[in-house]
Amino acid sequence: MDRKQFLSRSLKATVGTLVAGPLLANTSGCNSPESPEQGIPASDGTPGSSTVQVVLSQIALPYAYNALEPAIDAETMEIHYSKHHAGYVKKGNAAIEEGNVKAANEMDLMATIGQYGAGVRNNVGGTWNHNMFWEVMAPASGTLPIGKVLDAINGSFGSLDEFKTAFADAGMKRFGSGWAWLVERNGKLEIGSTPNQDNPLMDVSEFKGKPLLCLDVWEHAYYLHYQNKRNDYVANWWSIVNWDAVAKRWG
Ligand code: MN3
Repeated sequence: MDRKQFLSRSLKATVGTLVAGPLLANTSGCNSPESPEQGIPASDGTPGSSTVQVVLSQIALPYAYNALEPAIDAETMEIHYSKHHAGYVKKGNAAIEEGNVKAANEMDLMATIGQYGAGVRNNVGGTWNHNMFWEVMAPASGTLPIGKVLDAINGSFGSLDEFKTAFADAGMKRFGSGWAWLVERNGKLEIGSTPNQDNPLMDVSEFKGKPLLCLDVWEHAYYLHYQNKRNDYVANWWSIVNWDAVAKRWG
Protein backbone atom coordinates (compact mmCIF):
# COMPACT_ATOMS: atom_id res chain seq x y z
CA MET A 1 0.00 0.00 0.00
CA ASP A 2 1.59 3.26 -1.01
CA ARG A 3 1.21 6.50 0.88
CA LYS A 4 -1.64 7.70 -1.27
CA GLN A 5 -3.63 4.52 -0.75
CA PHE A 6 -2.89 4.60 2.94
CA LEU A 7 -4.03 8.18 3.16
CA SER A 8 -7.14 7.47 1.19
CA ARG A 9 -8.04 4.46 3.33
CA SER A 10 -7.35 6.14 6.62
CA LEU A 11 -9.37 9.14 5.53
CA LYS A 12 -12.29 6.98 4.47
CA ALA A 13 -12.15 5.30 7.84
CA THR A 14 -11.89 8.63 9.58
CA VAL A 15 -14.46 10.57 7.67
CA GLY A 16 -16.92 7.70 7.76
CA THR A 17 -20.33 8.84 6.77
CA LEU A 18 -19.51 12.51 6.49
CA VAL A 19 -20.69 13.99 3.27
CA ALA A 20 -18.02 14.16 0.60
CA GLY A 21 -18.03 17.46 -1.22
CA PRO A 22 -15.96 19.15 -3.87
CA LEU A 23 -12.55 19.63 -2.34
CA LEU A 24 -11.07 23.06 -1.99
CA ALA A 25 -13.80 24.48 -4.16
CA ASN A 26 -14.26 28.20 -3.71
CA THR A 27 -13.39 28.93 -0.13
CA SER A 28 -13.96 25.33 1.00
CA GLY A 29 -15.79 24.25 4.06
CA CYS A 30 -19.43 23.71 3.54
CA ASN A 31 -21.05 22.86 0.29
CA SER A 32 -24.53 23.50 -0.83
CA PRO A 33 -25.97 20.35 -2.36
CA GLU A 34 -26.85 20.89 -5.98
CA SER A 35 -28.24 17.57 -7.09
CA PRO A 36 -30.79 17.95 -9.88
CA GLU A 37 -33.37 15.71 -8.22
CA GLN A 38 -33.62 18.24 -5.43
CA GLY A 39 -34.37 20.88 -7.99
CA ILE A 40 -32.03 23.38 -6.46
CA PRO A 41 -31.20 26.19 -8.83
CA ALA A 42 -27.67 27.46 -8.99
CA SER A 43 -27.23 30.41 -6.70
CA ASP A 44 -25.31 33.52 -7.52
CA GLY A 45 -24.74 34.12 -3.84
CA THR A 46 -26.92 37.19 -3.73
CA PRO A 47 -28.55 37.47 -0.32
CA GLY A 48 -32.21 36.72 -0.64
CA SER A 49 -31.75 34.41 -3.58
CA SER A 50 -32.81 30.79 -3.28
CA THR A 51 -31.64 29.05 -0.15
CA VAL A 52 -30.84 25.47 0.71
CA GLN A 53 -29.92 23.54 3.80
CA VAL A 54 -26.14 23.72 3.70
CA VAL A 55 -24.27 20.45 4.24
CA LEU A 56 -20.88 20.75 5.90
CA SER A 57 -18.05 18.51 4.81
CA GLN A 58 -14.49 17.82 5.87
CA ILE A 59 -11.87 18.02 3.15
CA ALA A 60 -9.56 15.05 2.70
CA LEU A 61 -6.29 15.87 4.41
CA PRO A 62 -3.90 16.72 1.54
CA TYR A 63 -0.99 14.89 3.26
CA ALA A 64 -0.29 12.17 5.83
CA TYR A 65 -0.65 12.83 9.56
CA ASN A 66 3.13 12.75 10.02
CA ALA A 67 3.89 14.89 6.96
CA LEU A 68 4.14 18.16 8.88
CA GLU A 69 6.72 16.91 11.37
CA PRO A 70 8.67 18.25 13.12
CA ALA A 71 6.59 21.45 13.13
CA ILE A 72 3.39 19.55 13.98
CA ASP A 73 3.61 15.96 15.24
CA ALA A 74 1.57 13.08 13.81
CA GLU A 75 -0.43 12.41 16.97
CA THR A 76 -1.55 16.02 17.23
CA MET A 77 -2.54 16.01 13.55
CA GLU A 78 -4.49 12.79 13.85
CA ILE A 79 -6.46 13.90 16.91
CA HIS A 80 -6.95 17.37 15.50
CA TYR A 81 -8.27 16.13 12.15
CA SER A 82 -10.13 12.95 13.09
CA LYS A 83 -11.57 14.05 16.44
CA HIS A 84 -11.74 17.83 16.73
CA HIS A 85 -12.40 18.76 13.11
CA ALA A 86 -14.62 15.75 12.40
CA GLY A 87 -16.55 16.66 15.54
CA TYR A 88 -17.25 20.19 14.32
CA VAL A 89 -18.57 18.80 11.03
CA LYS A 90 -20.84 16.28 12.71
CA LYS A 91 -22.16 18.71 15.31
CA GLY A 92 -22.48 21.46 12.72
CA ASN A 93 -24.65 19.35 10.44
CA ALA A 94 -26.77 18.32 13.40
CA ALA A 95 -27.20 21.97 14.44
CA ILE A 96 -28.07 23.00 10.88
CA GLU A 97 -30.60 20.21 10.65
CA GLU A 98 -32.10 20.99 14.02
CA GLY A 99 -32.32 24.71 13.35
CA ASN A 100 -33.47 24.23 9.75
CA VAL A 101 -30.69 26.65 8.81
CA LYS A 102 -30.81 27.75 5.19
CA ALA A 103 -28.48 29.90 3.14
CA ALA A 104 -27.75 30.55 -0.51
CA ASN A 105 -24.27 29.12 -0.10
CA GLU A 106 -21.45 28.86 2.42
CA MET A 107 -20.45 32.53 2.10
CA ASP A 108 -24.04 33.61 2.70
CA LEU A 109 -24.26 31.35 5.76
CA MET A 110 -21.08 32.87 7.19
CA ALA A 111 -22.36 36.38 6.45
CA THR A 112 -25.62 35.69 8.31
CA ILE A 113 -24.30 33.45 11.09
CA GLY A 114 -25.20 35.98 13.79
CA GLN A 115 -28.87 35.08 13.54
CA TYR A 116 -28.23 31.51 14.69
CA GLY A 117 -27.26 30.00 18.02
CA ALA A 118 -23.83 29.09 19.34
CA GLY A 119 -24.09 25.52 18.04
CA VAL A 120 -24.33 26.68 14.44
CA ARG A 121 -21.80 29.51 14.79
CA ASN A 122 -19.11 27.46 16.54
CA ASN A 123 -19.40 24.32 14.46
CA VAL A 124 -19.84 25.96 11.05
CA GLY A 125 -16.80 28.10 11.89
CA GLY A 126 -14.91 25.09 13.23
CA THR A 127 -15.58 23.18 10.02
CA TRP A 128 -14.67 26.02 7.69
CA ASN A 129 -11.58 27.23 9.58
CA HIS A 130 -9.96 23.81 9.75
CA ASN A 131 -10.63 23.04 6.08
CA MET A 132 -8.73 26.22 5.29
CA PHE A 133 -6.00 25.51 7.86
CA TRP A 134 -5.14 22.09 6.33
CA GLU A 135 -5.02 23.67 2.93
CA VAL A 136 -2.61 26.51 3.78
CA MET A 137 -0.02 24.07 5.12
CA ALA A 138 2.22 21.67 3.23
CA PRO A 139 5.02 19.28 4.20
CA ALA A 140 8.30 21.21 4.55
CA SER A 141 6.88 23.43 1.88
CA GLY A 142 10.01 25.53 1.59
CA THR A 143 7.90 27.95 -0.38
CA LEU A 144 8.10 31.67 0.19
CA PRO A 145 5.70 34.38 -0.82
CA ILE A 146 6.44 35.68 -4.31
CA GLY A 147 4.93 38.09 -6.80
CA LYS A 148 1.80 39.95 -5.82
CA VAL A 149 1.66 38.41 -2.31
CA LEU A 150 5.25 39.33 -1.51
CA ASP A 151 4.79 42.85 -2.91
CA ALA A 152 1.67 43.30 -0.79
CA ILE A 153 3.40 41.96 2.34
CA ASN A 154 6.32 44.33 1.81
CA GLY A 155 3.94 47.18 1.08
CA SER A 156 1.68 46.57 4.08
CA PHE A 157 4.15 45.42 6.73
CA GLY A 158 7.60 46.57 5.55
CA SER A 159 9.17 43.13 5.06
CA LEU A 160 8.45 39.42 5.33
CA ASP A 161 10.12 39.33 8.76
CA GLU A 162 8.04 42.22 10.04
CA PHE A 163 4.93 40.53 8.70
CA LYS A 164 5.82 37.29 10.51
CA THR A 165 6.39 39.17 13.76
CA ALA A 166 3.04 40.96 13.50
CA PHE A 167 1.20 37.75 12.58
CA ALA A 168 2.83 35.78 15.41
CA ASP A 169 1.89 38.62 17.73
CA ALA A 170 -1.75 38.33 16.71
CA GLY A 171 -1.58 34.61 17.52
CA MET A 172 0.21 35.15 20.82
CA LYS A 173 -2.08 37.91 22.00
CA ARG A 174 -5.28 36.03 21.28
CA PHE A 175 -6.36 35.21 24.83
CA GLY A 176 -7.68 31.70 25.24
CA SER A 177 -8.75 29.92 22.06
CA GLY A 178 -8.92 31.34 18.58
CA TRP A 179 -7.25 32.01 15.27
CA ALA A 180 -4.75 34.41 13.71
CA TRP A 181 -5.54 35.64 10.21
CA LEU A 182 -4.06 37.38 7.21
CA VAL A 183 -6.85 38.87 5.14
CA GLU A 184 -7.26 41.02 2.09
CA ARG A 185 -9.63 43.93 2.49
CA ASN A 186 -10.18 46.64 -0.10
CA GLY A 187 -6.98 45.61 -1.85
CA LYS A 188 -4.89 45.79 1.33
CA LEU A 189 -3.50 43.07 3.57
CA GLU A 190 -4.41 43.09 7.25
CA ILE A 191 -3.52 40.93 10.24
CA GLY A 192 -5.94 40.14 13.03
CA SER A 193 -7.39 37.41 15.20
CA THR A 194 -10.77 35.98 16.12
CA PRO A 195 -11.97 34.21 19.27
CA ASN A 196 -13.18 30.61 19.43
CA GLN A 197 -14.19 29.40 15.94
CA ASP A 198 -15.22 32.78 14.54
CA ASN A 199 -13.64 33.91 11.27
CA PRO A 200 -13.32 37.12 9.23
CA LEU A 201 -16.19 36.08 6.93
CA MET A 202 -18.72 36.17 9.75
CA ASP A 203 -21.08 39.08 10.28
CA VAL A 204 -20.42 38.80 14.01
CA SER A 205 -16.65 39.19 13.65
CA GLU A 206 -14.99 42.47 14.58
CA PHE A 207 -12.16 41.59 12.21
CA LYS A 208 -13.32 41.13 8.63
CA GLY A 209 -11.83 40.42 5.21
CA LYS A 210 -11.05 37.73 2.67
CA PRO A 211 -9.00 35.05 4.49
CA LEU A 212 -5.64 34.29 2.87
CA LEU A 213 -3.79 32.57 5.73
CA CYS A 214 -4.88 31.25 9.10
CA LEU A 215 -3.27 29.77 12.17
CA ASP A 216 -5.08 27.72 14.78
CA VAL A 217 -3.91 28.83 18.24
CA TRP A 218 -6.27 26.63 20.25
CA GLU A 219 -4.28 24.55 22.73
CA HIS A 220 -5.48 21.37 20.98
CA ALA A 221 -3.41 22.47 17.96
CA TYR A 222 -0.07 22.28 19.77
CA TYR A 223 -0.27 21.29 23.45
CA LEU A 224 0.74 17.62 23.12
CA HIS A 225 4.11 18.57 21.70
CA TYR A 226 4.69 22.16 22.79
CA GLN A 227 2.74 22.29 26.08
CA ASN A 228 2.47 25.94 27.08
CA LYS A 229 5.03 27.15 24.55
CA ARG A 230 2.68 28.60 21.97
CA ASN A 231 5.48 30.86 20.72
CA ASP A 232 7.62 27.84 19.72
CA TYR A 233 4.66 26.34 17.86
CA VAL A 234 4.11 29.58 15.96
CA ALA A 235 7.82 29.98 15.20
CA ASN A 236 8.10 26.44 13.78
CA TRP A 237 4.83 26.72 11.89
CA TRP A 238 6.35 29.07 9.29
CA SER A 239 8.30 26.13 7.82
CA ILE A 240 5.07 24.46 6.72
CA VAL A 241 3.13 27.43 5.38
CA ASN A 242 1.97 26.75 1.84
CA TRP A 243 2.45 30.12 0.18
CA ASP A 244 1.22 28.78 -3.15
CA ALA A 245 -2.14 28.14 -1.49
CA VAL A 246 -2.13 31.66 -0.05
CA ALA A 247 -1.55 33.12 -3.53
CA LYS A 248 -4.31 30.95 -4.97
CA ARG A 249 -6.76 32.16 -2.33
CA TRP A 250 -6.10 35.75 -3.25
CA GLY A 251 -6.71 34.90 -6.90
MN1 MN3 B 1 -8.31 23.32 15.86
